[in-house]
Amino acid sequence: MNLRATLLLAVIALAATPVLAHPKVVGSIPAAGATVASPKAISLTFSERLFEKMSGATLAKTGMAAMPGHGAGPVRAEAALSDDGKVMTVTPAAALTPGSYRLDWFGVGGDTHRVTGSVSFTVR
Ligand SMILES: [Cu+2]
Repeated sequence: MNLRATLLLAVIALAATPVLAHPKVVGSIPAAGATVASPKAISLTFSERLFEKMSGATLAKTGMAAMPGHGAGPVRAEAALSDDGKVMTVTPAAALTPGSYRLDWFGVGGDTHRVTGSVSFTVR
């Protein structure tokens, strides 16, 4: 293979990289930073399909309104993925009481790397 062909292949490889980009959250309900009425569930929409067995989320209460850290702790919730693997729905075991929350998600997409992120919101 001559140098020109090698360079061409390198360019093709670089151009193909975005296909293997890590999954990221492209939308959530509630939206990040939003203050909402107690939601029955939290949903995250991802940029690509996640593998169900290697993906999930944990929910934590991070504080009560105007009292950061007070009443903080884990919140029992169950995460499930849609059939197309792009929407994660997290359903709390009990209604969320007023305060601030953080949803920490983890997921494995097409490139098999584990990716994590979080979405915070407030329940009024
Ligand atoms: Cu990766």
